[in-house]
Amino acid sequence: MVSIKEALDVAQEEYFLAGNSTCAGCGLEIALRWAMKALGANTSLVTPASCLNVVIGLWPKTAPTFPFMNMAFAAGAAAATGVSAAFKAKAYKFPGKVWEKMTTLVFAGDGGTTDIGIQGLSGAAERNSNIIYCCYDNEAYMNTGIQRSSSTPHGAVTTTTPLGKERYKKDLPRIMAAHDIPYVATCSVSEPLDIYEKFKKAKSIEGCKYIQILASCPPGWGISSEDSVEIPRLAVKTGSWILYEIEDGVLKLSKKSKPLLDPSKRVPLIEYLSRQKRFAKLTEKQLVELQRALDHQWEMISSELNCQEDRIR
Ligand SMILES: Cc1ncc(C[n+]2csc(CCOP(=O)(O)OP(=O)(O)O)c2C)c(N)n1
Ligand code: SF4
Ligand SMILES: [Mg+2]
Repeated sequence: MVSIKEALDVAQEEYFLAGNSTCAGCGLEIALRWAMKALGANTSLVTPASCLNVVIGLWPKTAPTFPFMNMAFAAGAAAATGVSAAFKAKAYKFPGKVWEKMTTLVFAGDGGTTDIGIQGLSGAAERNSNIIYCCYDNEAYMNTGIQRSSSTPHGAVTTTTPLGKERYKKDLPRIMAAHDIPYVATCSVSEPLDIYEKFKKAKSIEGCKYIQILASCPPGWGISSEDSVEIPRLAVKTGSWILYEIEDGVLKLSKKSKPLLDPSKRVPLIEYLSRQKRFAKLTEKQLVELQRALDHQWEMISSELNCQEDRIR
């Protein structure tokens, strides 16, 4: 757990600068800011086509204070594998220099991760490449005008799902955990210290780490920019965005999600959905079905945790 003193100290350090071209209230900016507070200056970023790719900006309006590489859409994880291998080779040749300390980070959108980058990501995970791969999940292709991705939730209106998306959201963190990588975690931009702690942990682990952060997008979600922290917080409180870690195959619910194993502690899902214009076309029947599916998901998690405890005992 981060102490109050450490929290106040980290709040001072900025590696991703203000004054960039993200929309007001953009979740991806909060996500990267807090991830970088944990990773520090010796970080090299790879970013495929996305809003981040654009807001990183051209000199002299460059937002990151650390090295970064803009990469083709499908190639984020593959390029990062190469960067990480180059650092390892340099460290071998020049011991005691900065190369030993470098962290290789991919920060990619949900389109660039759950659809277009998944084969490269799966390959990097299978090889256990020494990278941190972070998907900031704003649940659609936002940069090109809000098209649906496989991470868009059921019922959400996008420009390619004008009546609301029929299919359900792809559960990529669980798919990544099935690759048997050492660390998988979920975060939300409403919980910056949780982001900080999880990136700190990821940095200390050798091998492939995968973190998915729920990142609000005011124009894409149909919310006002001042609600861009409150709405993801509601996602956590309703239990529809579950904060957890899977470390060496062991699932652990994070502080804000653990109490929600008790259904009475969960805020009704409608309080999250009804605040966003993208869910305006959901019918009463769909709402009931979504709440039922969510409750079922929590029952599955509860029995998974019980089985895990029995195994460990
Ligand atoms: C091969 C290829 N196809 C399409 C594009 C156009 N493109 C650029 S960014 C983007 C959307 C990316 O969506 P996502 O990964 O979710 O990131 P976000 O825009 O939401 O930040 C698209 C389709 C591209 N740059 N390269
Ligand atoms: S469109 Fe959405 S993700 Fe892109 S910069 Fe604006 S708020 Fe951020
Ligand atoms: Mg996106």
